[in-house]
Amino acid sequence: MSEGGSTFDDPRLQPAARALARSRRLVVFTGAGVSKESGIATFREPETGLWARFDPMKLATPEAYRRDPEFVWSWYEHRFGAAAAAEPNAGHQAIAELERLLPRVAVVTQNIDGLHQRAGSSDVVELHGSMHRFKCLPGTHTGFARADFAGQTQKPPRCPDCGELLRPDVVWFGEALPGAAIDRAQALSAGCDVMLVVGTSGVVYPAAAMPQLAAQAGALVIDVNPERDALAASAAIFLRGPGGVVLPELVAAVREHLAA
Ligand code: BJW
Repeated sequence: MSEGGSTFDDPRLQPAARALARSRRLVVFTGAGVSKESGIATFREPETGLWARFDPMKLATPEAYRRDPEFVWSWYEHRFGAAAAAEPNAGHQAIAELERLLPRVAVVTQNIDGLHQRAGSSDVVELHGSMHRFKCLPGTHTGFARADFAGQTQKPPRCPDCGELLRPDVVWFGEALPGAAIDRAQALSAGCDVMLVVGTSGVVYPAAAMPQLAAQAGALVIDVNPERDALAASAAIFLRGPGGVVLPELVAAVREHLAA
């Protein structure tokens, strides 16, 4: 592929497709970029990224929520409204298609939007939580859905069980990732033979360690991103372009290898 152009003439597409076609244990590791073509903003892109316009320390920390719950809740309500109206894009669909072609495929995502599941991926590990779940601020009562507080007029709503503030069940800066999710992601990463990385800047830890874990364990790492971000240098194959363009091409090439 020429830089910034279509993927058709990218000489790296065929080696990537061949490796995927041979994979017995594939992990797809994704970040905000995979949902960009669904109209959901990324975090760190200049100008359009959320953190270019908003201070994460005033919005994405437990301290920020305790300091100004109305402000943080309304910001999340605004974002969740936009994300709820979004549809999976061709990139999410291509990833789901891989599950129908290859023996074992797991998706490890930093995204909270649920679009992989809606596209049809059945094994999705959510490292940073989900915009579809809520819990009380102390973290004692979990697993609430929007319907559980739909009747409340106060904002933020209160926990139906303890009366404390409800909060989105997402991982803010300084918070531990859900134990089961990080354990599974680490095991999958250390045990995969190919890792397909899509749409992450690779700067937020511990999630960003997954491609390193995979590479250290001998997996081939393929990175799909319009920009050469932090992970590109350590990937064996870097495919420059948007997920919604590159991934359908890649999956079509995988299908051809499998049919040959
Ligand atoms: C496309 C595209 C297209 C565009 N197709 N691609 C110093 C050093 C190292 C670590 C730290 C440090 N100081 C603090 C830390 C720790 C901190 C951290 O890593 N900070 C770094 C930023 C420095 N990490 C934490 O705090 C984590 N917790 C933790 O460490 O806990 C320790 C602990 C242990 C035990 C007890 C207690 C504590 C938690 C991190 C939580 C991150 N949360 C967020 C918000 C989630 C909720 C919400 O949505 O509001 O998660 S922040 C944000 O970043 C979000 C994302 O999941 C995460 C990663 O971002 P992502 O997905 O990579 O997006 P971008 O925007 O960065 O990149 C998009 C990419 O897409 C770009 O590359 C584009 O080019 C590309 N792209 N269009 C494909 N069409």
